Amino acid sequence: MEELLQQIKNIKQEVTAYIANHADDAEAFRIKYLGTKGLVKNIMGEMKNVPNEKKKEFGLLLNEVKQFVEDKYNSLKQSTQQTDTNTFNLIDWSLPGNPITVGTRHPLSIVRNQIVSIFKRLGFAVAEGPEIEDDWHNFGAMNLPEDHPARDMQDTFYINKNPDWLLRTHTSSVQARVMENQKPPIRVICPGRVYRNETISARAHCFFHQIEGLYIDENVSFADLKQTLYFFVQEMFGKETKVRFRPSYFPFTEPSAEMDISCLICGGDGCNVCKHTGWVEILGSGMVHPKVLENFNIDSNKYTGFAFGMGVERICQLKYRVNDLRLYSQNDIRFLKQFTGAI
Ligand code: 2NL
Repeated sequence: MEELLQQIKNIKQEVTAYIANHADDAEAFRIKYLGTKGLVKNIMGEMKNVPNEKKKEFGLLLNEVKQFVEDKYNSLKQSTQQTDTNTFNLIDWSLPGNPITVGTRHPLSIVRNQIVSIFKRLGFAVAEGPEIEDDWHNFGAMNLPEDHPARDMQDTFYINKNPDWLLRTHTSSVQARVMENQKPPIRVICPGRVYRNETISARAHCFFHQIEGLYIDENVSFADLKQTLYFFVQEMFGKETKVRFRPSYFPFTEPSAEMDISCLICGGDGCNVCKHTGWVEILGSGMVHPKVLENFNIDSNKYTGFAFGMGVERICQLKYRVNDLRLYSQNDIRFLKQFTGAI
């Protein structure tokens, strides 16, 4: 009995000490002392062992302790609620939140997406392929003779392990794979990164981005080529932009033509970008060489096609006046954050 008496007397002390250390959690206090398995209930349970003549004394003491604990709990509950209200009032809810920093799309991605979406509207599908290619898909199938300078070690990155492998020098290799797997009509554009062994400067880089297009069907003519590319220019650079075609040479097209547009910077009056000619070259094109078609068992008497290729960096340079190719890959945030808003 003495032990129980001591236990009851101790509760007050214990409760006071507990509150000093856990003043912030009224619920934990309730569970520990007033819950169904709490200390007070526990001692109440012991009452049945108290001899009858002592029951009154113990009962009074126990009730007093119970009241004490309940009072402590109520004031604890009140004070923690008060702290909550105080913190709420201390915060100025009208202040703006912390700004979320959002990245921006790379200028080359913006321009590529614009180009791709224009050709998609004309019914072109998008095709992609590997950056490491074999000699056949990159050169052979494209009618590049064995002694063509592009095949030189000086110009192309070959893979040491297997000299038949290389880093593609144009995305024609993707179109080669399309022709391998699909029968005409074929209408695809192939955007992607390409590699050339060049010393890096403001005007040259060892990789750049290209978009090539290929359209093969019956009766595809040079007039279709001109109208398609003219439509592209008007959509990309504006209705007032003029175009001109100049005869050119590529091993994979015959006849071939390069396309110029009227200089966007000076409007044709003459400036540094157009080297005072009023015109800037934006792409190469031509009618697909019959040998290229035959390489994929496409009957060149039945089918004809046109193809074109353009550098995304070049188009981007004209649209955004980027004057150094190295800026595209240096990832300088001051450069990158200037291209916002576009998808
Ligand atoms: C340029 C010129 C060109 C092509 C690429 C091509 C693709 C196939 C067949 C025939 Cl599958 N030709 N591509 C044709 C003419 C020019 O690119 O200056 N690119 C940056």
